Amino acid sequence: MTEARQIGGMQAAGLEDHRTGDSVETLKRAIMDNLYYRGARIPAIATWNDWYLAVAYTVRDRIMNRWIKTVDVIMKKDVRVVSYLSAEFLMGPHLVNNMINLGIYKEMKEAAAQLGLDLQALIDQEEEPGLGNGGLGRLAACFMDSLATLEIKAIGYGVRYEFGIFDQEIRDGWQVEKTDKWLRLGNPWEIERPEIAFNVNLGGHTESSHDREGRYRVKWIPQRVVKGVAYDTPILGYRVNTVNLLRLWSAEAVESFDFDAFNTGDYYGAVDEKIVSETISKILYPNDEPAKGKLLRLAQQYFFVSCSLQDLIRFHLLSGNTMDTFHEWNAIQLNDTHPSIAVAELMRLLIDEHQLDWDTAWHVTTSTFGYTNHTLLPEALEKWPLPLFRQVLPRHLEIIYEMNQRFLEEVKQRYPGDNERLSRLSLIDESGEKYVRMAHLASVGSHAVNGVAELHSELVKKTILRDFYEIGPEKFHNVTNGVTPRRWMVLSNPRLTELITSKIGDRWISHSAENLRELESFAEDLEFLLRWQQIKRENKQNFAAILKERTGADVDPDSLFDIQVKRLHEYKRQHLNVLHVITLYNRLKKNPNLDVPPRTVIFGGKAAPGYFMAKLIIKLINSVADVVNHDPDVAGRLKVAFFPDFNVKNGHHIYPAADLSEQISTAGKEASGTGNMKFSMNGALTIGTLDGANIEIREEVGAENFFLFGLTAQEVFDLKSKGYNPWSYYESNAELREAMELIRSGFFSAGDSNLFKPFVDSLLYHDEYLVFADYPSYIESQEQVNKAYRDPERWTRMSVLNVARMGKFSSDRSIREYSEKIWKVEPVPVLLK
Ligand code: NBG
Repeated sequence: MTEARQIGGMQAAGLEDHRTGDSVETLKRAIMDNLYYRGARIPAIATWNDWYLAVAYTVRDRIMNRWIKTVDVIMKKDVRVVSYLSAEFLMGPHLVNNMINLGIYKEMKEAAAQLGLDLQALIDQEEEPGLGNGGLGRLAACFMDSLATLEIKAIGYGVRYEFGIFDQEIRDGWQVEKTDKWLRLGNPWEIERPEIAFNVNLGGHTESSHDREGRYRVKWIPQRVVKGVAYDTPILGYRVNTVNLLRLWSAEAVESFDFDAFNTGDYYGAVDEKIVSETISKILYPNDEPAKGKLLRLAQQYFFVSCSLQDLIRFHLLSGNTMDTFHEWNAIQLNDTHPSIAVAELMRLLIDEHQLDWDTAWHVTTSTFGYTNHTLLPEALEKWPLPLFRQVLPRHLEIIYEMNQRFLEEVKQRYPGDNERLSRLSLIDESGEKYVRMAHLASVGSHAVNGVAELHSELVKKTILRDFYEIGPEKFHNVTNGVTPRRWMVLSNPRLTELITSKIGDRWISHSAENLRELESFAEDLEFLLRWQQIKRENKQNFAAILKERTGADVDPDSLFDIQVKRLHEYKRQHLNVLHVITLYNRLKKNPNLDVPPRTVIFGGKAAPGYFMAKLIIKLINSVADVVNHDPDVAGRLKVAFFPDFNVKNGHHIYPAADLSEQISTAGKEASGTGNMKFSMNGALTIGTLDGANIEIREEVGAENFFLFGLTAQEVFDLKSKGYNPWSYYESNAELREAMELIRSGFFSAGDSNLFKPFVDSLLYHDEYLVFADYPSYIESQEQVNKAYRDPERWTRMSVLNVARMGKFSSDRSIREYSEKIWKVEPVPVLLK
């Protein structure tokens, strides 16, 4: 038993023991109690979901006293709190994670068994809150885990979307989107706080006047007001007492039924208003489609930002402070530009609502915010058309104009006559149709700007924020991403966790960067290598069974599992992977005796609903799978599968089952990647380009334990600027031509040569992401993979060294860096007395 839990059990501050105790007997009693009193159910008629809820409440009860103590610590001590503002939190299922962090997994399993329940089945019953698109949202979730584990007091602020990321089904090889009704069966992890609610203005106009002291005052007369209501989810750290808060806002009508409209008899109008208000938090938007023109998305961003800032201000004032010290107690991180309207909103609140003068307000604002950039792709760099912006946020536009004027005035002093520079730096893009540039707003309004991997941070400084870097280089940082080893190793890969722990103890779980390397000394231990191999085999078998159940596909756990799971996007180049599959297929057809290990190539990932080419690539993968898997000539040699509905929950089974991790983006395009880390931590070897965090992973694990290929970011840039011609690559490579020709001719589409024409043309005539240029070296690198896999001992040793050397990529390390470089916060332990 850990010390924390002992204290937890003994000092439950007057609470009933059956709410805090963790013996098997007590847990059994608590589950039955929750079934009866919270679920109004008896075992005879309880469904799986009833039992799931009873177990979930039992676990949640054990978090409560820690949660209350954490709030106590914040109230009593002078603690600087981190707020992580993010439009996405891809938390994944809570139940099993909370059991692990509490340290009651084994006891719970036993308690469930004694009640005749299979704990795993209950764990599987949980519908994950899919409140994010991919890496960015999942990073926010890993950061929440690490913040709590490091005992840094923090709040995650976001949106409680009614519909999160869609569920993906595959029909006839195409992606079909299904609405995600994650709240359908109830959500035991959240607590609604109807009394923590804030009004948010939208639209309308402003009126200016002078107050009695002669000061200039602006009043915003909104067209509409919506209310944001808080829903709180506790985020428990690993084996500590700190429980941080995830506070998500849900939109409601201000007062549903006593509107003027209703009073004057317009009952339907009043109800309509309620519906319009609720749409604000209705749905999660994709982050990889151009956002242009989406009025509702801007309203949504403003909505959650305004609620969050009002909440922080309320708390700040409640503690007896004045607004000019807000930044001393608050560090707010902007997770990409989605919440960057916060810069203008904090200025508005400080000036219009709390009567600070401009300069003080500006000092407070810029000392509060830090901004993390997550992409250089032009389509994801948010900019709002000026008329749309004015329509939703008229007061903020005025504030941004004022900010811009003052900012550009300073630039003018430094660079007299350099008008080009002024227009490049301006918060308003005036090169054609006018736009508000959100990345500029975030950069001007923050004291720190960072990228998410070394290469990416360098590119941020050299490209999109170059001018900002020149005027304030000290603002710029790098914080390489990380992922939590609790979810992505302990929870996902219990067998490997046990083996590692049996050799080096369990400190690595919370101190990966310091301890995981101790595993290196076992890389020559044959017995250990054998056990390692066995575990991989068991994980593959486990995943193969799930794949079979979901898709009907039979795959051989003794084949090389070659896996690419991530959002579908052309820059991630799932199609390069497909070209390798076709090439291998052609080689096997021509030479049945070809000496290559059997391979199973598995894909998974969602495409943005409006992204035609990404969806066509899914269809292509499934079409190729159809042909390859039914061709007796390659049976037992090559298989292809598309795993539907890739999400956090499915990820738990996928990463531990991989032999080979595909990280094959065009160099310079993947800001960091985090899937690359999850694979490698679970013993997969990486085939990858020098992109994002791949570079640092390769540095850590050693070049000899990594399959590298492709152009560097600099070479990509040079090739593009001298004029890239995909045709010349196509013509000079017979195998590439052959593979493309099969797709073009309709070989994979029952003779239909139209189906993949847009795909073929886009590669032949544009190939924006240099698939053809990297094809030869990718194929050659895959040959190296085959060679290495042929030698199981060598492969396993490489696998062990990958895991042993991945400690750097724990999100604990990332959070420490943010805490030191950017937030200036320190751990504050919570004691349960
Ligand atoms: C994504 C990048 C990934 C990165 C995650 C987390 C966006 C806008 N960006 O490379 O594409 O790992 O952010 O930083 O989703």
